[in-house]
Amino acid sequence: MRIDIVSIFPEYFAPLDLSLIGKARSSQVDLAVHDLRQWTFDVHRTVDDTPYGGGPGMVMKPEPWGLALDALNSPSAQIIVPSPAGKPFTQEMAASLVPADHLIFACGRYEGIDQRVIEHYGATEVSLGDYVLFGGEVAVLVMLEAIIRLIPGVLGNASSLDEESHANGLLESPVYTKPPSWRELDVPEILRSGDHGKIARWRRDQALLRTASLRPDLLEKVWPTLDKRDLALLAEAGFASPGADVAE
Ligand code: 6GU
Repeated sequence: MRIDIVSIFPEYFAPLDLSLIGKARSSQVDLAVHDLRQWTFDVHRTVDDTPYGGGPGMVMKPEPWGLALDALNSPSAQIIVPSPAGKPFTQEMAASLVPADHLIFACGRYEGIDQRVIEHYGATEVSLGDYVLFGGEVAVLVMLEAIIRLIPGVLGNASSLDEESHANGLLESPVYTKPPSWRELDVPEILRSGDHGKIARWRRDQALLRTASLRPDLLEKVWPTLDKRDLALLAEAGFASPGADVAE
């Protein structure tokens, strides 16, 4: 996979040299960070200007972005623009980008990039969540970490991907390690029982209960896939069905 990042703060991407991402970079991922100002030609290396229509802040000018994206674009490239006004970034979106051949992340600052750039290149605006950051740099670090860890061979233990939070639409059950008793708190007995069937059931129950209490929105999405035993557990714990369309 080829990844290009364009930003006026290329130093933000130093963490990409670290850890598993750094390792993936040397094998599966060919990543380059570019300073947008290399595509400016005035003495002040200007990248922004005042917004048409008035209002606060500054908008990134289209010309440097046009030159940058013309230089980096390829027939297979998908251009992603981090923006609080974008489509929500999810585990599903991360997984959908893993087979991509070429990703270009265009990091805006200030009030954003002139919309004609997004339109001209058919770029996708993507948001991390319902809050506002200074710019797209940190958002790109987050997205890349989510995508790169899903590339086959990057994680040592690929089966951990199947059980983690969001892989099956539920939050993951809690985890424990030794010692069995710590500050008078004990590891749940069942996890030490060696009964793998019971352990799997317990983990699913914990995942269902945690999701029901913290993320009812997620539970609603998987509700039609729940079996009778799942539904009985949730009813017992006082979580009502989100609608009338309860699966048998
Ligand atoms: Cl992707 N960018 C910016 N600038 N702010 C955000 C965001 C992205 N996601 C949430 N807030």
